[in-house]
Amino acid sequence: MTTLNEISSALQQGRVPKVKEFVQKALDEGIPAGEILEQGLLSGMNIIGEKFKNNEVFVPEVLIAARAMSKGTDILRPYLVAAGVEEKGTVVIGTVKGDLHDIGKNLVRMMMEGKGLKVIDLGVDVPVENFLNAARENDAQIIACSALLTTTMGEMRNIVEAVEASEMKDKVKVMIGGAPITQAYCDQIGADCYTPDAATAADAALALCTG
Ligand code: B1M
Repeated sequence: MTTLNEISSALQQGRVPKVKEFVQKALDEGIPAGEILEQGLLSGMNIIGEKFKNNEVFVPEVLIAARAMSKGTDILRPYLVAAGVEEKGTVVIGTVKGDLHDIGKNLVRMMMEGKGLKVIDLGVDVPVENFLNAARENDAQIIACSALLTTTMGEMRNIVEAVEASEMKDKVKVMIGGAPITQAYCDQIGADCYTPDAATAADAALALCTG
């Protein structure tokens, strides 16, 4: 097995120490950081994402793999910056105001990171203005909002309206998701994109960022 395959395989199993060891080994072998990211870490994460979409693996496996991805990326980050590997876009993500559910949101964040996107995570219970300020400060292309409660999903309309009323209206897209959210609701409030799960959200975000 090549070192890149070893990274992919260890990531799919969520084996953090092995992922770190193989990423360092690949660097020592002189493999460029961008290649390690794409063909090692992202390749493993994409396999997990597909399996998750097809109900072949479930939330715990995805969270463990995502944590391994994040630890591997930590080692690569300085090399990627030095090598000038561009992030593919910037997303500001959070769970809307009044809502403390973050398991789904965290999965979406990790899947997006797995696609090479930079993700600014504002956490839970995020007021509208924090989404906008973070998008402005980080020059983001996407505001991604998660809501799990029927009592909080209305916040998404406020976010869409606030973006529409701002100078970012032609630049920032609003993505929404969470258990009570539907395509009909997305259409109703004029959000740019609804996706039902984390893997699809990451695909859609990448498509929005790379045009
Ligand atoms: Co809460 N809770 N909860 N809860 N909770 C639900 C959502 C509920 C459906 C349970 C029920 O009654 N059957 C219900 C909502 C009812 C409704 O509004 N219709 C509910 C309630 C009522 C409450 C409280 C009000 C309970 C109370 O205090 N009386 C309270 C509210 C607190 C608050 O937020 N203000 C509350 C609290 C909690 C806990 C804190 C205990 C805990 C959250 C812990 C945490 O998140 N750190 C919790 C949990 C765990 C749940 C359930 C059991 C599981 C949610 C979850 O994490 N699912 C949930 C019941 C259920 O869904 N079966 C429930 C797994 C997760 C991976 O799925 O988040 O849907 P999900 O994410 C999916 C997709 O939706 C999508 O991708 C993910 C995976 O692919 N997705 C996106 C999510 N965000 C996306 C964004 C995107 C795209 C896709 O684009 C931007």
